[in-house]
Amino acid sequence: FLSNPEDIGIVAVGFSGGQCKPGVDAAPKALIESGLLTQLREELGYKLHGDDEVHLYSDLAPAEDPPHRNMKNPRAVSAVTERIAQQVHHHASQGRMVLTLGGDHSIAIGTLAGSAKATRERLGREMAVIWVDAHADINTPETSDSGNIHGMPVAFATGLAREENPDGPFGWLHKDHLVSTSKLVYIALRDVDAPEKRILRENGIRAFSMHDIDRHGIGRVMEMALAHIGNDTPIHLSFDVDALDPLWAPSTGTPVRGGLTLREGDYICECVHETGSLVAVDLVEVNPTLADERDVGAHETVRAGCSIVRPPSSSPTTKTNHITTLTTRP
Ligand code: 5AB
Ligand code: MN
Ligand code: MN
Ligand code: MN
Repeated sequence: FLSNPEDIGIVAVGFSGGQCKPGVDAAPKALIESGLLTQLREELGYKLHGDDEVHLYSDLAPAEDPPHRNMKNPRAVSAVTERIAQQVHHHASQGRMVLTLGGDHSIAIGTLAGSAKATRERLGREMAVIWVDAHADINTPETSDSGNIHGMPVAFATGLAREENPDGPFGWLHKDHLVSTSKLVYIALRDVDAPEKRILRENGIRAFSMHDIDRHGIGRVMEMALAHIGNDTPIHLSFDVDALDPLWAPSTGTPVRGGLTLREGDYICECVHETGSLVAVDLVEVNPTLADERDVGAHETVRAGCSIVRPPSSSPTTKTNHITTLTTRP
């Protein structure tokens, strides 16, 4: 294991400033109230570090936050992600796997920065990123149509959207915080903007769309994704709940039909967990307020989120518990 197998640092961020729909800030509380952390602690035996407190960071929002390079709420998102980067870095430096509960996906600017820096310092290694999402989230401020920063985190994390003014929004991002485009893999893409397609192509970024999953099956896709990353490379998994089909996760800001089944989503996380190389996980874009009349959607989406994050019950002590492993053992 590249992090202590029993220790998890928890960062819960109720932040919604990377997009325009209120409610995604209520997700960490809903996930925690539905028993996510209790399960990790009591049923699975993990030691959780950090508080169960959900950080809203409303104090970090400036009174005036006009657009900068076409981005909405640039200073608020910059200040919050800088703080998240510090929290994630703090946990990761002590060898804890870091679980961040968002919030919209802009928070990944902070989580990736914090874990990339800690991984370099602690392991002397560059980490890989598995980005599970219907969207590529790699617009630069200049290519984005919406100006919503939750569609840009990968561009900031890879340095494609660098801020030249060190005092400007995201000027705090240094080269220690960055992730290489060659160590980035996408899974479940199905709604990618034209400029994003160009960025993916020009940078040779490995991406498995829903089309690839239909063609090869999720088993083969995970083999190819992990082969691209290589053995013993620290992995940061960023999971946008909209990667799942809206049948399983309807309560999210930008749902796209034709997504992963819940079982495929669970399988992705199980495969990554089994590598022993997982250093951080983000779960983002759950919006419990975007529900149908009976609140079924919200409840289902929160349950799906819990399922995604929860490791197989064999953890943390035994590595796997599959029938195949059990039956082939002497
Ligand atoms: B999410 C879009 N590409 O840039 C944009 O939910 C959607 O974190 C971004 O994946 C979706 O606004 C961001 C059209
Ligand atoms: Mn998405
Ligand atoms: Mn996303
Ligand atoms: Mn979304």
